[in-house]
Amino acid sequence: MKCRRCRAPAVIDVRRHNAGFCRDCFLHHCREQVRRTIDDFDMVHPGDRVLVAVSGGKDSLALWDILRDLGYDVDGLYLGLGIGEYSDESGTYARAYADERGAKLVEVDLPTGSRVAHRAPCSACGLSKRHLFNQAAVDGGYDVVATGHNLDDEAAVLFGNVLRWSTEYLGRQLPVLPAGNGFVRKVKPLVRLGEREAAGYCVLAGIDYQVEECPMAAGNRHLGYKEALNAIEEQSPGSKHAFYFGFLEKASPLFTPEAASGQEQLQQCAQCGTPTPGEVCAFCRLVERARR
Ligand code: Q46
Ligand code: ZN
Repeated sequence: MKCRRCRAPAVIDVRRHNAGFCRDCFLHHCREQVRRTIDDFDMVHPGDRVLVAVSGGKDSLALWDILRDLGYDVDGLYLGLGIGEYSDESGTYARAYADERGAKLVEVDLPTGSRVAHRAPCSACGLSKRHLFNQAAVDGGYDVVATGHNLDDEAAVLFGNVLRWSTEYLGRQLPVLPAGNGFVRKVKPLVRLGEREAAGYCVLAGIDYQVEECPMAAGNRHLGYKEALNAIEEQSPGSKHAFYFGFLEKASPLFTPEAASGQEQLQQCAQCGTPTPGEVCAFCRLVERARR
């Protein structure tokens, strides 16, 4: 197969685009996909300071690298989740990337006593991540938090939300959530790239990343949805893209009013000031429970 752009021998193919690419053109292709996503959804404004949430995995490191290449003012944020060896290793990859390239990595640890590994499930972890990402962005004076969710991730989340008709989640499943109410803007510039493309980007760009998945993910629902979608994609390349982007274009506006009304009834958490529907936010309650 030949590179679609320069006709040199291809080193990677992207079935969804029915195209092969040489190394340089593939890296260019990935950057272009991200550039387009940022433009189309108006994700980053001139002068914005961007904080990218880095896990040490392929997606977040690829995203950090691409944003730097595209010239954004971007630093990394690593959250020590305290999930044993997995976290230690992930941190090593994130730090190595920053050190080798002279990039700035902000590090935050989950408060002692609330280590998610012991509290178990992903809901506690996800909750903590959302809270701490935002807190770190506010503290550091950043305008935007960027996460490395890729097309496979978003299509799988959408699949789960549709299966259950979780309408409030559907209303908030957008590649950009505006700032407001004490939250900085949240963006997902990688939604036009699949998981395999993110991995390919890292390999071809010479970025070492944590290949292991988080041990907590094994057997969870989200992975099941990914497998189901992979089987569909195999039969009909482009299905994930059509599913996710079709949703954004045709269905998502139907669900936004419901999500927006949930947002209006927020007050400040009595302990940390984060916007919350209750008196104390879910994160502070989690930390408290874990301390006991
Ligand atoms: S939520 Fe769950 Fe992830 Fe947290 S415990 Fe691991 S798998 S890291 S994206
Ligand atoms: Zn090429």
